[in-house]
Amino acid sequence: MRKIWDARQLEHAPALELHNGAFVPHAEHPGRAESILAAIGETEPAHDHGEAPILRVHRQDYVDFLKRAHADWKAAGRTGDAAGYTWPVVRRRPLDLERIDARLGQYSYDAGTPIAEGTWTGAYWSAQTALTALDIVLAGERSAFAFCRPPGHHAGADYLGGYCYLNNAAIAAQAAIDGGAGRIAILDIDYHHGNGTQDIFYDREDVLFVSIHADPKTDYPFYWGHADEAGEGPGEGANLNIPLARGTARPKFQAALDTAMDRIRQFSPDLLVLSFGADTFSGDPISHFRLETEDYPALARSIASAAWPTLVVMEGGYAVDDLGVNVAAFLGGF
Ligand code: OKP
Ligand code: ZN
Repeated sequence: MRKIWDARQLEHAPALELHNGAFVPHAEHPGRAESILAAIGETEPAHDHGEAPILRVHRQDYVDFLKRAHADWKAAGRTGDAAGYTWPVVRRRPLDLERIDARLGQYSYDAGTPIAEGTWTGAYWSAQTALTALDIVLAGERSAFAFCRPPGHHAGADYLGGYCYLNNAAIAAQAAIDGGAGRIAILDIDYHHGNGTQDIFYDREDVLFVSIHADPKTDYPFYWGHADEAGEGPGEGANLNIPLARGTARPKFQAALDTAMDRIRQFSPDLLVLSFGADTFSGDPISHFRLETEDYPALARSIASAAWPTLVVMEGGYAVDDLGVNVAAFLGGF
């Protein structure tokens, strides 16, 4: 499987995140990339597809905000990474506010996703990595791996959150449709619910979103990912959430995957976009499933057995010492 990665993705290097009431070193750090690169072998750099495919998913005002935010932060006399502290939870609407703190609140939903100096560059090239890997699949190869970092599945059309800024999987799915694909399935097997991806396609019948994740009653992102979220309008029925309890190991995960695959088979997609997180690993420091390294090839094989053209997009995974080995195990199985 060809693998895409762009070194400019390393320019995103946030220092700290607010975690359980304290600022701690950010879990989504460039060391994740070193672990994965050491394990997966040769990669190819991204081609620049420009901003147009990003703007098919994200609002122009949000992209403008992301590009400017860190400079605005510095212009306000601040040091370190930009992060919000006030959020408009009631009647959120597109206000054109000037003050950086107001803009940070307007365009984010959590305090764990700071904007560092290189965040726009890193997120931009992460999205270009997804688009470049998509080109390989659209050209006829069975699969390709987009080693996206920062991840994307929590980012919505006009908000960041959950370590995510641009929704790489959604940008690739929309680009595939714009390139002539009829029906796309997105299967998200990161530990956390992909609330941004769900939100972007919630009213769409041409994109099926299926997610297996920790029950949001106990785990981030809490407010989305519940089993009764089924889509709306024309998208009613094109969203399937399969929440699982903390402690889930291979047998229950595999059963959930079988349910997910049945639903995708019914939908009969032209292309599968797989949001793959390795934070389902037993040793993950912020997650609570119990998959082991040897489980990943088997799970990958059961997804690959359906034979849909597949773009694998990297999402989370924070057990840095085992991360690369787990990702390589999954890709090898696929
Ligand atoms: C991103 B991905 C505060 C707790 C918030 C956010 C988890 C984001 C996971 N530090 N945790 O889905 O792997
Ligand atoms: Zn995750």
